[in-house]
Amino acid sequence: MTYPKILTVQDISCVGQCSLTVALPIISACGVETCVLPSAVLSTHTGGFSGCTFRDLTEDMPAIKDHWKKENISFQAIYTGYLGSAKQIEYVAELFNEVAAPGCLKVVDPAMADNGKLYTGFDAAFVEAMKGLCSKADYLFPNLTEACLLTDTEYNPDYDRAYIDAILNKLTAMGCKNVIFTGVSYAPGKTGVVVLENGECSYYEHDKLPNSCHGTGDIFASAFVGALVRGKSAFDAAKIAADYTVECIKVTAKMENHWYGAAFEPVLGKLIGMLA
Ligand code: PXL
Repeated sequence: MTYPKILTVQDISCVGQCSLTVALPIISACGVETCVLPSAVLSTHTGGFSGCTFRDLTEDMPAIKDHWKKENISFQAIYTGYLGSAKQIEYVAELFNEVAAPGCLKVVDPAMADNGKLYTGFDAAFVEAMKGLCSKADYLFPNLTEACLLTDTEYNPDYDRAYIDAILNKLTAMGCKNVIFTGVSYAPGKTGVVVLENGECSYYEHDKLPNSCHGTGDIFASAFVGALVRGKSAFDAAKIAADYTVECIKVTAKMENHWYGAAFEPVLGKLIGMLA
């Protein structure tokens, strides 16, 4: 039996239901061995809390990689999320070259921006470095803001299909093989995911919920990666991940004062069921 092992590289936000505290349980629940490389440790995420601590782990990354090489450890997939600095992007590119098993899926979530704005702490130099990493991605997960930044496109939340198609063309011209474009809405009250896989474009639409939660990009990407590594097509993985994320948002909406993230835990059973 082949038992795939994946590596995910992103921060640990100790409180806040995002990045590694989301990726590790969700991908594990998908039945996939999940190895981690924490890029930084923060007391909370940066989306709504103020004054969080930030321990940068950039300088630990090369030694961790070198030890894995010495132990002949390699990964069937490498999934990167929130990275703390441009230097880390360089080290992730080294991981892609040095600890990828043959056929390794390189999945990049350029987690750096939303709603037309960069997250706190990122700048134009980081965006430039991220462009280089995205060009190596087998699967890229941008939201609209990130896709615009990566392709030097003016951010326009009032878009049409031609605008999205033009961005997709620019992303593939950069070298991204497959693109999972999240949060794309073509009709009022609806939103969805555009999946560009092997040059073919498809769209999975679902209802747009009135509430939104921080960290849903990480929930979606983690469920997608788990489903993909379990052998689903990109479209089926996107459908499972979108349905799961919607369930998480619905559960969270019923909770009082749960503003900092989406409660993905109560619906992990449903995700496992979707993969059965
Ligand atoms: O969910 C993306 C994310 C991950 N990690 C940290 C963040 C954010 C978004 O704000 O602040 C530390």
